[in-house]
Amino acid sequence: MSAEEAHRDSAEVAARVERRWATFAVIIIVGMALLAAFAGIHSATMPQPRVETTDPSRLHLSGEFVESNLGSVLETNGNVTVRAIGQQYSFTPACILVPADTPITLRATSADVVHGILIQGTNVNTMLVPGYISEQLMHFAKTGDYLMPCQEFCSFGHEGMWGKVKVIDKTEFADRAKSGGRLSCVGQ
Ligand SMILES: [Cu+2]
Repeated sequence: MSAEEAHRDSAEVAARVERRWATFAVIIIVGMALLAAFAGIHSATMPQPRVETTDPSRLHLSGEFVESNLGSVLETNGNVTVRAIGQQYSFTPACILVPADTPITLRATSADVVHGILIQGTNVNTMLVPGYISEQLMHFAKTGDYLMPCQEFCSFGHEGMWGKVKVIDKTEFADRAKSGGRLSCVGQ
């Protein structure tokens, strides 16, 4: 094999390897584009079961978030549901009463602008967006008091928008729930 032939040979090998890698790269790019297209079309065409809406201008008039339905309620399965709303510049109820050692579902929304519920020292942190219901699961191992500031800037009174969460003993909560209705810290 002459030097010239050897040169041509190695040039061919290099070209072949290059084509192979180029093909590989194109396959990856096409694959990613197909994945993105699939994900986009899928989420655009599938209903989103977790999105619950509500009319913020009618919250106080009817439906789940009327004032008499706000607060904590002991469900028949032993779990607790808390319903709350945020508005400039307070939460209703201002102090949420819940039992320790119980699965709790927080359902909340906003009556005006975007607010946030953050329960300090826990992983509870959700936005309250007018028109949408935010749902979050909570669990408190021990009794105690927690601060619950609004953590989305909601205009001039934002820094004064604080709520509280009071976690009481499970049996004490069950006792208080016996009278029916919705519980909050009022009278506690
Ligand atoms: Cu706020």
